[in-house]
Amino acid sequence: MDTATVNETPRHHADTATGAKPRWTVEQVEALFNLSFNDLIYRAQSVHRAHFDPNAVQLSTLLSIKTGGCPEDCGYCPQAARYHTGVDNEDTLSVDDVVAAARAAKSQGATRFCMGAAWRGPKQRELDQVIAMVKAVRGLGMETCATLGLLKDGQAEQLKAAGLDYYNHNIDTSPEFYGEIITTRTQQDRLDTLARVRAAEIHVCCGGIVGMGEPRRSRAALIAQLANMDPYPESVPINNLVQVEGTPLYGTEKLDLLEFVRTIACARITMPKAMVRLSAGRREMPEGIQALCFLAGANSIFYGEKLLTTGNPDVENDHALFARLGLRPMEANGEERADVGRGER
Ligand code: SAM
Ligand code: DTB
Ligand code: SF4
Repeated sequence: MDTATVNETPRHHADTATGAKPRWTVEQVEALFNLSFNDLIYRAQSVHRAHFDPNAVQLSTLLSIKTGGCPEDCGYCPQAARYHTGVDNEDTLSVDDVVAAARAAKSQGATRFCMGAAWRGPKQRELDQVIAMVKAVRGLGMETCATLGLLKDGQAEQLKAAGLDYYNHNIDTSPEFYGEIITTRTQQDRLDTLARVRAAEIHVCCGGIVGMGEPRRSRAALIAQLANMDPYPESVPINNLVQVEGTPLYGTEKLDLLEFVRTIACARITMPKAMVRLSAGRREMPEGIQALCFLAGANSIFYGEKLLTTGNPDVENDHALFARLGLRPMEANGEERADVGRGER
């Protein structure tokens, strides 16, 4: 193990566009991955404690507001029209249905409500529908998040004006591996949308998926890329591939779940003040692994029986797990909590 490399203080204010040195090199993140498990988790938990209450976990509930029929070819996704996965195409939900779901999520303790749509990107008429939903969910006093695909110029500003707090848009995997998984857009298209979201002053929720057959270096490159965004995302969802029959990635060799825990730890160390979300794949994870994820610095989960089209642990099971681990739901606004122990970003 090269302790010198691992302990090197990351540089601040990376500006890859101007050729300045990145905050984290892929090699530095790979060196973190290569630490002994105990050393890595100890370091991640130390960073976590410097910035957050270690026993508070944010609860976000997801709702698919437009399911299936997507024109994109993301190899992991059950909602791509071209794969036969048994997901039915549905019309966009009504504002009333969305509000009813948000109210139910709030009554169960969720503080953030994320609306997802199976679009390459929204048309203006579709954006208008989402704007009405955002305003209504905001009216319930919840944080709002939307994930609608690629945004064109001016669309992020409209979402901001409606009161959208977060936009989720994942870079999904390393630049080198991206073309193996998606061919209908480039990773640069995603980065362009993220820039629009930032420019509109909406908080960024951006992460990726592991367990798609990528090498460790690709996971390190994904984390480095996220950490080098300036500023890095406020929320970082780390998804473990949920394998859905009919998608090209169905049958991929499963990732060792301890490697998933390592990925969480690397996200925590490199993005100390971000909300790191243990996202898709939690239903398939033993509770001991989930506990290790929290120890490694995950402080947010998707909460509620469904993700978008696939299952998530039952609410009762999550309550029982929290009780066993002495965890409690984070109250509102995880961002403010991120200022606990205020340190350098
Ligand atoms: N269509 C929009 C887009 O792609 O940005 C929004 C919805 S899309 C389903 C949101 C994210 O869900 C994807 O970027 C991907 O990270 C994640 N996702 C989709 N299918 C998944 C799966 N089977 N397992 C894990 N994560 C998945
Ligand atoms: C994210 O990173 N994961 C969520 C959310 N953002 C939109 C989606 C997970 C989807 C898992 C597959 C499904 O349920 O369709
Ligand atoms: Fe469409 Fe999003 Fe699924 Fe890709 S991940 S196929 S863009 S819904």
